[in-house]
Parts: sequence; C-alpha cells; structure tokens
Amino acid sequence: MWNSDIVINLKSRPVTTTTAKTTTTTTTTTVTTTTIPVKPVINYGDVNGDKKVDSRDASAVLIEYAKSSTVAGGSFTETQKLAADINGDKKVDSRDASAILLYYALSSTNKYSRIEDFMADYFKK
Ligand SMILES: [Ca+2]
Ligand SMILES: [Ca+2]
Repeated sequence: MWNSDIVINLKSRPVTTTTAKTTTTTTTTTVTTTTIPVKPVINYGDVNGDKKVDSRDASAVLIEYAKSSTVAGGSFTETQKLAADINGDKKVDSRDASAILLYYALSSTNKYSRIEDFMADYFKK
C-alpha cells in the first residue's frame, strides 16, 4: 500500500540551490608621465670642452666670432654658444673672448676659482 505520509516527506525534502555569482571588476590605471626639461650643464668659458678655461677658449671664441660674420657662418654648437656667452648678451663676440681672457688672468691670481663668480661680479647685478 502507498503511504501518503512518505510522499509528503519526499516533496518537502530540502533542496540545495547553488547560485554562481560573477563579479566583474574594472580597474583603471592612469599613468602620468611628467617630462622635466633637463637643464644642460653649461661649462661657461670652456668652449673647447677640455675642462679648463684658458686662452685657447678665448681664441676659439674670437675665431667663432670672425667666422660668424662671414657667409659661411660660425661652427659652434648650441652648447658651445651658451658656454661662450660669458656676458650673457646672447651673442658670441670679442667681448666674450676678452672676458674669458680676463677670467683666465684673474684665476691665475686665485681671485676666482669658479667662472660663475667672475661672471656674477662682472656681468650680473
Ligand atoms: Ca677649455
Ligand atoms: Ca656675449
């Protein structure tokens, strides 16, 4: 015989439900690149790059000045032009050559150990 009590028990049997939950995470990464202009190191007066400021630099500046007034133009690189412009007038001329010679003479008397000090005394107020 069929037992109705048993049927009721089967129907009320606990059901296990599995729910899959999917979580989508969006990650935004912002990369900020900041370019800081590198200030070129200017070795004032040392136009030939031998780490010394002497009469050879003064001669090179004079030659550059002479060349720059010709059709062919000067041959200094931008770095050399910056190094040569001792008086800061944005021009490379005989005044810079004179200033380099003066610094060279004064540096031998230990008045200046750095050309920047010389430039500050002579050309910047
Ligand atoms: Ca030099
Ligand atoms: Ca100059």
